[in-house]
Amino acid sequence: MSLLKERLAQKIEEHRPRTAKLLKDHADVTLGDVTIGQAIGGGRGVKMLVTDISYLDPNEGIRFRGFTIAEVLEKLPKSEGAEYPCVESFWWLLLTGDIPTQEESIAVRDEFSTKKIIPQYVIELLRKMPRDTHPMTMFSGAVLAMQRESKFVRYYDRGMDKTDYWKPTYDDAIQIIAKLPSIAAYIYRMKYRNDTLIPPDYSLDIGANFAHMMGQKKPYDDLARLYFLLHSDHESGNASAHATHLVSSTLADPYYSLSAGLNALAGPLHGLATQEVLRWLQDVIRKLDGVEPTEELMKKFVWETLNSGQVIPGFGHAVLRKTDPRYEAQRQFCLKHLPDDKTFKYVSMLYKVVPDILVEQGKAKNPWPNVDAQSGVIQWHYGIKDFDFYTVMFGVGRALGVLSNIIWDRALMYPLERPKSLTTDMLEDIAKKKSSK
Ligand code: CMX
Repeated sequence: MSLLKERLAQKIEEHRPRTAKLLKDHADVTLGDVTIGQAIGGGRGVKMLVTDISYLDPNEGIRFRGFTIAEVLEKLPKSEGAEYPCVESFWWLLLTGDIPTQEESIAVRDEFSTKKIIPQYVIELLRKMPRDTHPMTMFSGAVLAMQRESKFVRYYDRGMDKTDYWKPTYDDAIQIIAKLPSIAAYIYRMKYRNDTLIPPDYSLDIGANFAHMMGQKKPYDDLARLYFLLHSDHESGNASAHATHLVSSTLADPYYSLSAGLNALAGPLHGLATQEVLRWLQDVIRKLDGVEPTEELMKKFVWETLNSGQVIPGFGHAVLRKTDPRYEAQRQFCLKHLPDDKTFKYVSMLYKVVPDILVEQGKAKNPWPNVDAQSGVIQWHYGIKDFDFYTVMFGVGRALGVLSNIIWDRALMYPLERPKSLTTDMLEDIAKKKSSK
């Protein structure tokens, strides 16, 4: 058993009695009421999921295992010469709740290192897909195709004690995470760089290896580390995490589950917003035809978009009510590494003008930017201008969060998810009875 798996086994043994006690002694304690508005409105604010991996406070933003983004960036071990923590140390934190030592972090790197190679049949599948297939379809398809490798399925078919479900789930997750950056980079180089492929380097950490396979130089390795870390988890109610959890709750293996989560990430209201921001900005720049955008011109374009019934991508959030700290963390990277980048300046200008306009329009509950407002701009700066690829990188990061979640779901033996639905007639009846009281 690897060092991390051993430590995780300990943590799981310690945690199980807490869940058992809550179920035995407090199962009837209510967490809140559900209104008709929430039932029709996508379950906003309904407290019905449990995760210890991350928590999203509407005003403060995300905490990973209790740590703010700033704390994570400061405390986690880094690879030699790196400015940002390595993904491997972050994975340890997500799974165990502990900050690993440098040795523990290196042990995770070793655990991933030999599993980076993409199976040949996945390469063939990717190559057979029409080249104009959206890269998210390729990415999710590659994960699904690897389902035949699932150790969970093999062990389940042989007959396995429920308390051990998490173990092959963990093994599948390690296999998947090790390969995702290679698959993403393969899709990128095949589709957008004339098929000039760069094989993985086993000696590098996940961020540096991704930069290497993308054909990028420093500081892109740090950008990759930051990007994967920031996009990993946002508690479990967001669409990609929830889809992964839902599918996994049927005891479908991590390949099926992650592929479902990636499909959810591919929606424009979720992870696809990262490409939509760049598309929107490029559209504005094209319309300006060489004229330098001013705040007044930006305001005009924002209003035009809103008046045509579209959303401003990269702004608003279902839970957050302040500027997303993931936006801020990327902004800091931009201020240090690309302060004079034109597109960055336009995004900064949007930060100035959009919130007031959204407030004036009076619809969005949160007028502030989310993670997607800033992510694409940095990629653009480093020459990755094929913006439909951005969500794939979001997916590499998101896999860390959703897979650590389903390992713990299995460890704590959460059951099949199956909320109750009502008909519109029933809602009308309930509403009538309440208002006649
Ligand atoms: N531009 C214009 N209108 C917006 C808006 C935006 N950025 N954000 C919210 N609104 C509108 C909604 O469309 C909704 O309008 P209707 O009443 O006409 O349906 C109204 O404001 C109320 O919405 P809300 O309660 O504030 O937001 P939701 O929880 O329903 O939706 C989100 C959240 C993210 C889908 C929404 O803010 C949005 O569409 N933003 C733009 C897309 C985006 O950036 N998505 C990425 C989110 C982060 C991620 O998951 O990656």
